[in-house]
Amino acid sequence: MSKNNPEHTVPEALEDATLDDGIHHVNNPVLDLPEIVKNYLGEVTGYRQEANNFYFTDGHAEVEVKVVSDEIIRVRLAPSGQFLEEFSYAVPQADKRVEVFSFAEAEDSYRVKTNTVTCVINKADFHIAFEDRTGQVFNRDHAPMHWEENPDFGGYYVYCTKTAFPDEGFYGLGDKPTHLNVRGRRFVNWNSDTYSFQFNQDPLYRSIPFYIGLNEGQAYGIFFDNTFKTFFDFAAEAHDQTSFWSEGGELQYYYIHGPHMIDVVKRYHTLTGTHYLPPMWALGYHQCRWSYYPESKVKDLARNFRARQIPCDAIYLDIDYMDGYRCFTWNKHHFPDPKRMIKELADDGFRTVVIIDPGIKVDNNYWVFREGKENHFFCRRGDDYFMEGYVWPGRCQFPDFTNAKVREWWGGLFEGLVEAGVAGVWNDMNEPAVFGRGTFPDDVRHNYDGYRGSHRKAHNVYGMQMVRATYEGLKKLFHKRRPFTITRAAYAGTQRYASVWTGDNIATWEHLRLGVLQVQRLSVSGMPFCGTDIGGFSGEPDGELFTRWIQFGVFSPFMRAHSAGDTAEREPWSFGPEYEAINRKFIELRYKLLPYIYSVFWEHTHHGFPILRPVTFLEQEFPTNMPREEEFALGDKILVSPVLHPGQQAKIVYLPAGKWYYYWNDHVYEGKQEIEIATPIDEMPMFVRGGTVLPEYPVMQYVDEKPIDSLKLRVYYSNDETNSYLYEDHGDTFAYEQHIYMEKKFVVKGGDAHLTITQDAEGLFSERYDTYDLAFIGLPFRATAVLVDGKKISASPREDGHYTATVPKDFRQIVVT
Ligand code: MIG
Repeated sequence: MSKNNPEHTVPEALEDATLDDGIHHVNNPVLDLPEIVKNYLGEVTGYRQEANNFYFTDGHAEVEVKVVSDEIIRVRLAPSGQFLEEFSYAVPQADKRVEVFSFAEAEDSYRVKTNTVTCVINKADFHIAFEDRTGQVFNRDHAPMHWEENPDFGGYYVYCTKTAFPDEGFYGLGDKPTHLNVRGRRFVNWNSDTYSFQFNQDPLYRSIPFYIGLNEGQAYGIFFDNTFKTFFDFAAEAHDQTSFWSEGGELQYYYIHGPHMIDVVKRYHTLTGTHYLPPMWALGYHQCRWSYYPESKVKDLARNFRARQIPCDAIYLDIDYMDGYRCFTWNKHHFPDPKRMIKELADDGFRTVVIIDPGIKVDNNYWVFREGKENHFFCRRGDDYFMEGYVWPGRCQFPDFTNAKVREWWGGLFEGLVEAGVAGVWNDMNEPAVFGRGTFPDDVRHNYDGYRGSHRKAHNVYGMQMVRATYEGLKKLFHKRRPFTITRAAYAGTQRYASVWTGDNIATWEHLRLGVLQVQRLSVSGMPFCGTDIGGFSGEPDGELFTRWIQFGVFSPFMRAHSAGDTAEREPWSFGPEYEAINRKFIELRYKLLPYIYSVFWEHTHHGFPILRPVTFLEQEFPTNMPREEEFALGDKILVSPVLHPGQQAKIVYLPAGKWYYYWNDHVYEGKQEIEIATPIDEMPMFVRGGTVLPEYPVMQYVDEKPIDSLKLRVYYSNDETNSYLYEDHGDTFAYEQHIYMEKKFVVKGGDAHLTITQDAEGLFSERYDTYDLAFIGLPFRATAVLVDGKKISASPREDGHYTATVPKDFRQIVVT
């Protein structure tokens, strides 16, 4: 035995194993490998503090608790006591808003406390809980954080298991095509090209590991910032537990306090950023198809829109505009002079948006491939072969967008397209999608901005970094103008760079309903600028379905019709004159609402509000709202409930508390009840909150077609006090970042025989119009006089019963009696 030789110390167990048969098995450690088991944090044995970071240990593993802000606390776990380097694509900077906080040790726990939240670390079992100031527990561990070694690649599977309270509901998680409340379900995040996806299919194109818990009217959020394949189980496996885990990376999550759901979303945006203010035209109607080509077809499409007087701001070119699907090239046969064509379209008020995929054709005569190859910009396998796979162009290689140099190069590639006049770029296939095998193999290496990673780690951010490169490149090339970008794949934070659409849906009523769920979910998951393929990508809608989808599209943040190449023509006039007229009416409605939608977008960009708000977000105190999935608000003034069934003649709609005007006839309903509303094909349930000042543009065929001489304001009477906001700016530059804009606040107050409106306007932007055309709706009295800052002017009733008056735009107070 080697026992006496200190250089050959045999571990105790191994030595024992040799005793039975008396034979010494020479050093066979395999026999003695520790079994791979889940390791749980043990009792807390110590702590230390570094500024706003607190470190707790059980003698082996370490847990970091970071105070990020008054309402946000981050938790990290290092199984072996070694934290990974700090880097996140989602959260550019975690450490920036530390305010007042304190630390205290009690007999059984440690308490890290901000003005709003207390994070309690229980000594005996290392359970972590979050309480509000009153000591109410919002969220707590059901088991200590745990992990399991991954024998294949090193690193750990990391797990966190929280208590799911009996009545708790769960919201968020991006584009999951299922019910708004995801309690009872399990999900995977792994960006996937999912053509013709189904209800409940998972995963889809995006990974947004952020959810909101709502328990007894109080809400908080959890953002699990981990780019590996992540899993969420919302009381599915065990009715009293919600777990999230990952195949790798760090167990790192942010607890985000509410108690209002909308504040959770706002605070999530303080971490991950908001969508920039899009150019106003991007809020108009977009027409897309796979594909409009050749040029004559595109021109014909444009001509039809204008001849039929159906507003439209953007036309898309899908992959067939390229030369053999080579990105950044043109098929000269179909588009002999793109610059001229785009200019002619622009003269007619159309912006051109082109698709760009990540796959670069392997072709030494193609400059993009050559440049990428010479500069080592393409992804490689673990053993150094190039990552090659087939996509539309044939055999392709793929830029590593997680490399800053590659992004810089990619951004510059848009020069030619921008020079030709392209106004926006559509990034597709960036999950990344590869024909046959689906996506890259796990061993593909990525730069990961210097932090290195295999595809396991970079997969879910690949699309995000692609559209980031696209956005940043366009932003530079556009100088002061705002680019428009849209991406299919995304990770949390992608909203800083792009809008999204829900991918390849189907022309069925079920998918219309799925779209209604998905855009609400995306909106509250931090992806505000979202929409569906109106009409359904694959399959054939009939006129009724298409029209109902257009109606829903008016209230989607992003409004674009799109269809697959093997389907019949799919324009607003494709289903006969009756449907064409209704489609026109609704697209016109979108254009009337533009100043309102734009103001709502500003509230997102500036304050982090979601653009769409499910009913539960409006009234989270009522559990009866949790199953409501069809009503939602656009901003806080308009509530809609799209029609989702063929032949539907009437619909039950729940109206939240307050007064609501039916948009189509000004009928007033008392809220906090369900009402039945007729749903003829040329109407869709749409309500305006009492007290609202709703700005309205005249119908235009495209944004900025004509100057606005006088801005129409629809003033909805209410007997209490209501604030409305109107945001205006140049519409197409980043001057707003230098505070060049106008922000107006209207306060409407009504009594039995009077109505007052006050205005506070602030800002450096001057609108081109001088007056407002006011229309008073729902006055419970006969108006005889309108006083504008004390001066009397006349008001006249119109045929529709609205009293109207034209007033100077800089009024301070209006009194109607
Ligand atoms: O493999 O570019 O989701 O919107 O029209 C299909 C063709 C590739 C998928 C996109 C779809 C687009 C289509 N693309």
